[in-house]
Amino acid sequence: MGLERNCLVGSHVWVEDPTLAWIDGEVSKVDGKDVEIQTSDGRIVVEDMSKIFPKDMETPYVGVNDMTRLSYLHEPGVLHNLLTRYECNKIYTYTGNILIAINPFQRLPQLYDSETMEQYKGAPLGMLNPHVFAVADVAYRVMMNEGERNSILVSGESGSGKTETTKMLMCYLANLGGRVANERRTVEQQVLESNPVLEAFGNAKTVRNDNSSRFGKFVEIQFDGHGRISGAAIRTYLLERSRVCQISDPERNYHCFYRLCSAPPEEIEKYKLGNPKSYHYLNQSNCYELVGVNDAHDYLATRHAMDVVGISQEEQDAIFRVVAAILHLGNIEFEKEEVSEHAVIKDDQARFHLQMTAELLMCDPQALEDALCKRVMITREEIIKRSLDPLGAIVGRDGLAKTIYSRLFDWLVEKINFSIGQDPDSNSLIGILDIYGFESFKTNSFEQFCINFTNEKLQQHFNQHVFKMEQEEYVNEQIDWSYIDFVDNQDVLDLIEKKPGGIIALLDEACMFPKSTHETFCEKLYQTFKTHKRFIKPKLSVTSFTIAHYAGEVPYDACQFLDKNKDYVVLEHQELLSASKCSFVAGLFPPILDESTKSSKFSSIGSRFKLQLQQLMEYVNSTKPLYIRCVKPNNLLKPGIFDNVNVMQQLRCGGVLETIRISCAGYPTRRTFKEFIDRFSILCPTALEGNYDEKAVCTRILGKIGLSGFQIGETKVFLRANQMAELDAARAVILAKAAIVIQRNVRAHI
Ligand code: AOV
Ligand code: MG
Repeated sequence: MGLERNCLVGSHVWVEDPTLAWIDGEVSKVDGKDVEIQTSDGRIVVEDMSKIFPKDMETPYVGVNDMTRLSYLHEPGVLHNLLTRYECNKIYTYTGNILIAINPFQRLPQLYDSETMEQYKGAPLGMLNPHVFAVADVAYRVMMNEGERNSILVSGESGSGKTETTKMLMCYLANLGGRVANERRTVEQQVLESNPVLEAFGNAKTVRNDNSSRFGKFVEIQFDGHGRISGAAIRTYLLERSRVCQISDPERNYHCFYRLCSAPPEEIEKYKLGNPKSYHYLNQSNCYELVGVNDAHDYLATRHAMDVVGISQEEQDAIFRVVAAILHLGNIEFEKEEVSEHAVIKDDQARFHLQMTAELLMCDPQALEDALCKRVMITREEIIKRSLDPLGAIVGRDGLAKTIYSRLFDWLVEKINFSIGQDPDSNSLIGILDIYGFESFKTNSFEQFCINFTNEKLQQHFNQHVFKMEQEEYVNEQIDWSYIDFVDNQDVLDLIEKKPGGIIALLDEACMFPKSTHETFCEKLYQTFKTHKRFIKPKLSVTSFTIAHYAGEVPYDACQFLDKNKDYVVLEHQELLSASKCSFVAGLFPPILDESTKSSKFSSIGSRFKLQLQQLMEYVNSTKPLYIRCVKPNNLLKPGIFDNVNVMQQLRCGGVLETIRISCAGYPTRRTFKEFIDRFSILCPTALEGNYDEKAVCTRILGKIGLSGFQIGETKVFLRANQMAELDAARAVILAKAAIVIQRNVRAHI
C-alpha cells in the first residue's frame, strides 16, 4: 500500500525499479493521482500515487538495529536499511525479535571471537548489536530462568548461511554450557564435531552452494539442572538419495567420495581407489575440486571428527570401505548378451570393479553379479529367475548404491546419537532447526516437492507466531486488535497433505496401483484439483503440475514421482548384503522379520516424510520459537555485492515481508509518547500548554490533524499504515510555511 494522499512536490519517495527493486527520488510534479519523480540517478519517472512510498529522511546513515524502529515500515525502507548496514559489515538486523542474517561470504573473525561471545553472555536482547549469539543467549536464559523449552528455527534459501548460523549457535551454547573438566571427549565437543561428520556425508556442492546440506536437521541440545550440556539428539530428514548416482555439471557428489580419493596413499591402496575422474558416479560432472578446499586435509579432519564423536577405527574403516565400494559399484557396466539380450557384465574392467565391490562389501562376487543381473519372480505355480536387460540392470545397480548410502548415513546419525548420549532427566532443551530452504529450479522433482512442503509448514508456523506476537503487544498496550486478519497458507497445506485427497495421498494410491504411470497420476491430479486455487494445470504438459506456494509458483515434473515415492529395497539386494561377512555391512541390512512386509506392504517416502514433519511441528509447537532468517545477498557467492532484486525476492518469500504485512494490517508504526511529541508537537503547539500528561498531549495532536483509526495504548501511539506519512506531510507544510515567514522577515530587515 503506497501513498493515498498528501504527496507534495519536494517530498522524498521510493519508486519501484526493475533493476534496483526500489530507487529513491524527489517528487517534481503532482497531477491528480500521477506523480512525477526525479530519481536519484537522474531520470524522470511517472508513477501512480498508490505505488510510491515515503522515504524517511531521519533514519541514521548507518541504519537502524531493528526494523520496527523504522518510521516507515514498508518494502523499500526495509531493503534500504539492510543494504546500508550490509555495506558496513553489519550483517545482523532485528525485526522485532526475529533476527535477519545476511551472508557476508567472507570470514569476519572479530564478529565471532571469544571476547564477543563473552559480551553477549547475559545481555538482554537489543542491548548490544544484533547477533546470532544474542539469540542463543536469549534461548539459554529463558530456559534457565523460566524453565521454558526453546527452539531456534533457522531458515532461508540455499546458500544463505543456515548451516553456518546453526554452527555458531551451537558453538555459543557449548561455550555457555560447557564444563571446565579436561575430559578428552566432552559432550559439547561431540555435539560440535557431529557437524563435520554429517557434512562430509550429507553435504555437496550444488549450483547454489559449495557446501549445500542435502538433508534437514534438527538438533535438540539437552542441559542438566546446572545449565551444562548433558546430551543431545540429532534428527535428520530425507537425505537426497539421487545425488549418489546422478550429478550434473558443475555440481559434485557428496564430499566424502572426493575426500576418500585424496586419502593418504596406503589407504587409497587398501580401497583400490584411483583418480576421481575414473568413477562414473563422479565423472558425470567436470567439477572435482572446490576453490579454497583441500580434500586431503578434509579427509583427515573428517577422520578426527569421527574419533571425537566416538566412531571406532574399525567402524571408520568399514564406513570408508562402503564408500569406496559404491564408487566401484558405479563402474560395473553391462552389455547385452548376443542372443538373449540379457544383461551381462561388460568387460574385464567392469569385472574388476565387480570383484572390488564384492571384496569391499565382503560378499560373494557371484551373488553380487546375480543380484545385479537377475530377479526372482514368485508366481503361484513356481519360482522363476528372470534376467534383466542392461538398462534394468543399471537402474538396479544405482538403486543398490542409493540404498547402501542412505543406510550408511542413517547409521552415522544413530551412532552419533548413541555416542553423545541422551539425558533422560533433562527438562531443559534447546532445539535448533537447519532445514533446506525453498527451492525452485528449472526442473523440480519429488525432492523439491518435499523441501517446499517443509517450507510451507514452517511458514505457517511462522505466520501464526508473528500474528500471536502482534496480538500480545496489542493486549499489553490494551488496545483493540479485533480487525486484523491475515491470510493463512492452510489451503496449500491441504492441497499437499490432506488425507484423503491431497497430493501425497493420491501419489500413494498411484504407487499401490500396478498400472499407474506418471501420466495417469497427473490426470488424477488435474481432475481432483480442477478448481483448487493453488493448483495449476500447465497448458501443454500432461506430466507436470504447478503449485502456487507462498513463495511463488513452482512447476513440478512428475516423471519420477512414483519411483521416488516408493520406499523399498530389492529383495535380492537385501539378501546379498545381510549375508555380508562384514558385520558392519550386514548390520546396515538387518533381516526383515515380518514376512508380510517382505513383498506386499507398501511404504511411501512421502507419507513417512509427512509424518516426520508433523512430529517436528508438534515438538516445535510445544516450545517457544525464536526465528533466524538468513538472506543470500547475491548468486555469485561473493563478498560485498548486494543484489537488491534478489534480496527483495527472499524477503518476500522468507516471510520477512509477511511479518511486515501482518503488522501493516494492524498498526505498523509505534512511537512512545515522548518520541511522538518530540516529532509532532509542532502540529499543535497549544497541545503542550499547561498539560504535562503525555497521553493527553498525543491525543490532542492527533485530534487536531483529524486522523482516525489510530490507537493510543498505555505507553505508545499506534498508527495505521500511512498515518506517519500524513503526519510528516503536515509537518513539512508547517515547516515550509515557517521557512517562508523567516525568509520574509529576513528580507523585511534588509
Ligand atoms: P545454507 O546452509 O543456508 O545453504 P551455508 O550455511 O552452507 O548455507 O552457507 C554457505 C556459505 O556461505 C558457507 O560455506 C560460507 O562460505 C558462507 N557463509 C555463510 N554464513 C557465513 C558467515 N556468518 N560468515 C562467513 N561466511 C559465511 V543449503 O544447506 O544449500 O540451503 O541446502
Ligand atoms: Mg545448509
